[in-house]
Amino acid sequence: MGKLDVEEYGTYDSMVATLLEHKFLPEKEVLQLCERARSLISEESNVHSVRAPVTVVGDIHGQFHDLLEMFKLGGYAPDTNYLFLGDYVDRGYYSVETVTLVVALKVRYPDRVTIIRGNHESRQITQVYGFYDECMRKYGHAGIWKAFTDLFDYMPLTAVIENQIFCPHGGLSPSIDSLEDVRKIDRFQEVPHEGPVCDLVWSDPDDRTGWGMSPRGAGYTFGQDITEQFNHANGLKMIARAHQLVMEGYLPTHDNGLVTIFSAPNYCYRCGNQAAIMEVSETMDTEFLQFDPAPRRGEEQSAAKRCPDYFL
Ligand SMILES: [Mn+2]
Repeated sequence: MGKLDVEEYGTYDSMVATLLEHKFLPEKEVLQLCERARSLISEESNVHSVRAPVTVVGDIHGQFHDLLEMFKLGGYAPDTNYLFLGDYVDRGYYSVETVTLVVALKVRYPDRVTIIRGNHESRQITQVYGFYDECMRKYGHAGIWKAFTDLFDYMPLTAVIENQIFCPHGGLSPSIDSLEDVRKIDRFQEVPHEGPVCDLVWSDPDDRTGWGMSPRGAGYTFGQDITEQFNHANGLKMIARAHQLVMEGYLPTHDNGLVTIFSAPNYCYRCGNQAAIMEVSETMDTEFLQFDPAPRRGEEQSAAKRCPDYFL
C-alpha cells in the first residue's frame, strides 16, 4: 500500500495537472490523496535520506501562485527533484491548493519529492493562522482540515541530503546530539509544546553562542558553537533550514555551517522580500535561485493593507 500501482499513475497525473491549473479538486479526491500519502510517508524515516541533485524549498505559506513561479524557475517534478522544508499552509490565501499540490507530487513521485513537517503543520497553529478557516470556506466543513492535519502527524521531521546536509524545518535541539537521536523519536503525534519534536520545527540560529530562550515561546535559539559541534559530530557539511523570513530569500550564517531558505516572496503580500530555493548539484555544490512574486490578485492586494504578526 506504499507506492502507486501503474494503473494509479493516471489518477495522480490528472490530479497534479488539475492542481497546476488551479482548478478545484473534489473532496473525495483530496481524501483519497491524504489516505494514500499517509500510507506512503508513514514508512519514511524521521531523517529521510535524499539523493543529490535536489532543489530545496523553504516556507511557502499558502502563496500558491508564487509556488507556480517557483516551478517555472526551478523546473517541474519529476525532471527536478524537490525537498520541501515545511510550512505549506497558513498566512497566504491558498493553503488548500498549496498543500494539496505538494502532497500530490509526493504521492506521484515518491522517490523524487520529499516533504517534511514545519511548525505550521499542526492542528493548533492552523486553527489560528488561516488553514482551518480556508478549509471551512472552500469545502464547507472541517473534514479536509482534519484529513490534512491527521496526515501532518506522519510527515518526516527532517531529511539529510547525501548524509552531508541536514534539513529540519526550524533547527537543533538540546535533547538531540546526533541524527540517530532524531531517528529514535516517536514522531506520530501532534507537535508537542516542548521536547525534541517541538525544537526541530521551532528553533532558530542566533548570533549569541550556546542555547537561548526563543522569543517565539517554543523551541530554542542556538549559536555557531552548537551548529559546529553538531555538524562535526555527525560528519555534516551544513544545516539547511527554513522557518525565518530573510529578505534575500536565503541567508548563510554560522560561518556557512547553516543556511536559511525562505520561498514565500513578498511574504504575507507585504514584506517586500525576495524568495529563494537552493539547488544542490550531483557533486554537492549549492546554488541559490532568487525569485519575485507572481502578479497579485484582488484579495492578495487588499491583504497588503492589513498588518499581521509575522513572528510565527
Ligand atoms: Mn516555520
